[in-house]
Amino acid sequence: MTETTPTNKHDLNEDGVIDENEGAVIFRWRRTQRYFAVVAFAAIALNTTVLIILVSMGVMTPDMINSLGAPLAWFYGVMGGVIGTFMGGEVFINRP
Ligand SMILES: [Ca+2]
Repeated sequence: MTETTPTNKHDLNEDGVIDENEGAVIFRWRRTQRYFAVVAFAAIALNTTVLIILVSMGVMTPDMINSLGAPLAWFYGVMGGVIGTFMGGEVFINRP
């Protein structure tokens, strides 16, 4: 019986080599994760900018912003979680 190489979860056909197609799967997966993080960051930036503009134009009062406190906290928390998960995953994948 021959010694086999340690299994790698990216080696989909388990031939011991990560070929071009298997590398493309990894690349697409990581690109999608990066896209999620960029969209989450853009949503935070856009939402904050719009709120600041609306308050500075007098369309919304600070009291109206206060009444949106809980939904805004959830929004920022969830979007920050998406970004934090991506960054943590990148650090974990690229660990030495
Ligand atoms: Ca393979």
